[in-house]
Amino acid sequence: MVQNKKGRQNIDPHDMAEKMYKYFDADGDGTVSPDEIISAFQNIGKNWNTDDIRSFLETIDADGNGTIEKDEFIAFITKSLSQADGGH
Ligand SMILES: [Ca+2]
Ligand SMILES: [Ca+2]
Repeated sequence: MVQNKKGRQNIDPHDMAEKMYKYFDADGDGTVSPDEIISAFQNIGKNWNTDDIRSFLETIDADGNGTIEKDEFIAFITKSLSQADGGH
């Protein structure tokens, strides 16, 4: 099926999630560690404490291994965006 998105600049959630993930994954090893999350948030000027960041991590970390893999992150972002866009 081909979807025609003419006339509208739609942000592709998947594309956006990939870009965000690259930003978070500072050393590019394909996982985002708690340290990387903390420095990413500090870089954008968000002063979250470590407890906030830990619960953020736990929300995204679907398999509970303590790091965020790309598919976990993309699933989280696309899900949040589709929920935000939920009301018809
Ligand atoms: Ca990394
Ligand atoms: Ca994980």
